[in-house]
Amino acid sequence: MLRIAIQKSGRLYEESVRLLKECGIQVNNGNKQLKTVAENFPLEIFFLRDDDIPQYVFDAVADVGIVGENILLETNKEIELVYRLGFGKCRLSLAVPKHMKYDSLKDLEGKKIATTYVYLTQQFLDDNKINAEIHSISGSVEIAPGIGLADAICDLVSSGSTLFTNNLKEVETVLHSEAVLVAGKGLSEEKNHILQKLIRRINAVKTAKNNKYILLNAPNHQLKNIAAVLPGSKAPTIVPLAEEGWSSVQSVVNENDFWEVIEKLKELEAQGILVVPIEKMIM
Ligand code: PRT
Ligand code: ZN
Repeated sequence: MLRIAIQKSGRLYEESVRLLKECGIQVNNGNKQLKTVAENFPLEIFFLRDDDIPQYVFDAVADVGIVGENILLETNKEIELVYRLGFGKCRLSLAVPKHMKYDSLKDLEGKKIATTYVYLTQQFLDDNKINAEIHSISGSVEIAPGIGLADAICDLVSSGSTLFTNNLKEVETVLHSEAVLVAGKGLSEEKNHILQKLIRRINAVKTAKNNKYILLNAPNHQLKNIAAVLPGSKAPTIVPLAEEGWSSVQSVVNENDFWEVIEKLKELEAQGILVVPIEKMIM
């Protein structure tokens, strides 16, 4: 049995549970228990505060965990980042009052910076050879400059609206973060085997999300050109249509190339283009 720690409630909770479900793992957390056992996969799930997850994994109370990279790096525990999960994206940034003159990091020399990310902020200032006083606070960091507690802050930002409503401007990015799967060092062979199985399933889910299944009709004289635009996993599937001189083409398109590919297909006389989401993709 592999024990995984995920956030009990908060920004990563829903996506963490959804990911497990998409991996075909039934998580029953109806009563908000602190732990539960998956019904159809050798996984025990612990629901914890995100800040505690690296410690629990380090202490081998849990074998693996899902946590923000920001927390992983701030707690600085010797555990391994095994997979970037692509959700919970944010950045840790320095921000100053909107009207403060700011040209470079030098403007923070000797200033007071409020943050909950003391370790990462200090490291960033050291790396940039800036001397500033770090004021550790546990929450509502964004109000610190407004109440005279600090000259600047270092906090997580996603849309930027919290900074905006508090009359702050983002001036430096300390770190880009997303949810990550972490694992303790020295997992047993059995646990490692389950972890690899979990990672394979996560991979299938992620790859599927990054790809779309595409079906279209094309005149036969364009098939070669269309195949060149649509490499698919190996080569597109081509099936003749009842109408003479036409074929149906099926393939997979990467999300990143999607619109470009569609435009090229239109130029190549493709018709009736259908794009379908893929649930799982096993490479
Ligand atoms: O109770 P527990 O301790 O488990 O949760 P928590 O309240 O400490 O954390 P939570 O649920 O707020 O965040 C969990 C994780 O989500 C963080 O560690 C990040 O990895 C990730 N994440 C992604 C964020 C944000 N985006 C985010 N925007 N965490 C916090 N914020 C906050 C930020 O601190 C600021 O107050 O949202 C505000 C800024 O948002 P914008 O959109 O206005 O810029
Ligand atoms: Zn927390």
